[in-house]
Amino acid sequence: MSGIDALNEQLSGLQDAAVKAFAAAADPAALEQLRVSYLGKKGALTEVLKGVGKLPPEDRPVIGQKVNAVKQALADAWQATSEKLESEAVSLRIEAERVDVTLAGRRRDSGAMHPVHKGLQEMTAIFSQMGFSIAEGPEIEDEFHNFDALNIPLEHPARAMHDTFFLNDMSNEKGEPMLLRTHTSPVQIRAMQRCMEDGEPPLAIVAPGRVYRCDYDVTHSPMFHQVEVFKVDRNVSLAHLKGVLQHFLSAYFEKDVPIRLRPHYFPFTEPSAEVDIGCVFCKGSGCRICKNSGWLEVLGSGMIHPNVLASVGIDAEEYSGFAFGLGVERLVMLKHGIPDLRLFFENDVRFLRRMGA
Ligand code: 2U9
Repeated sequence: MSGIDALNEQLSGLQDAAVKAFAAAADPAALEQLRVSYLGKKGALTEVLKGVGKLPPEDRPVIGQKVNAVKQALADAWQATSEKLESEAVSLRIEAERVDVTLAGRRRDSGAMHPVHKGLQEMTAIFSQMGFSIAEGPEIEDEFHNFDALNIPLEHPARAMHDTFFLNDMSNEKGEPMLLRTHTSPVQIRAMQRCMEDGEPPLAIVAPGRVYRCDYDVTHSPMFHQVEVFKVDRNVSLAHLKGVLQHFLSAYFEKDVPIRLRPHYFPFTEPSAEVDIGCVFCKGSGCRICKNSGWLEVLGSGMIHPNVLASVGIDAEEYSGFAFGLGVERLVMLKHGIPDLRLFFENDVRFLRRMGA
């Protein structure tokens, strides 16, 4: 066989082998390896082309054309396989990342306001709309603001260790003992003190917040929430108190509830009254919850004791005021028919969800 024929045959053989091998490549890495071995600088084609130099000059253009045809065939075969592998890889990725739109969605739990805090905000908003200013104060108090200024004398049982949480390692600037406030009344004492620094009444305040009492049973928790309301002005009377109570209780329970005031005793108010609403469960006809009385006790109230006004320098001859206080948990329980106070503090999501949290 002449040199040119042998070279022609070699080139044809190389083309057939390369085209078959490219077509059989299983992945891009294998294809790349094959490309290097056939078309690379030290590849099979380069090896065959070494024979071209040994041909007589007149044969070279002929074999040149053949070489170009082989190169083109190899490039086409490589291109075809490369595109095939690429599209297979894309299909695999699409398959792997496929989203099944028929699957149920994944719910993301979101937080919500605690029912007690929601109640506290609802109550505060009602007073705010009636023109009362919202005031807050420290939960750690001294005996003056929590007891003395409120006409609660030293020998009063509320001041005993078993009713009040005293703080062992803390005292105020006068070296007096500190305690966890047992009601939000000190907020109002502080508000009156601030008011008297550069002015005088009128003063109308709602004080919502946490309070603490050393008490724990079915209806008492060592921490609970109060809303206290008071107004001081000239000529404030029991009629104003009753009007505010009537409006608040109907607004909070979202219906016209009958109310009644029963005489009572509190050290910080005189006269004092406990306030009942017509039982929201039996509408007054008598049931287990109202102990067949038709009435539910909801809060305590009265006209601010002259001693309390005097303790912050307000002239009780000129000014008078009403005040009342309520336990937020109790009112939320009555509004929503919640049977046990402890549900508020157990954080059982079944209860919280049912309350709309
Ligand atoms: C000042 C003067 C007087 C607030 C009042 C009550 C009656 C009362 C209880 C209701 C349920 C506390 O949470 S509870 O246990 N409160 O009975 N509170 S009069 O009297 C004040 C407040 C501030 C300066």
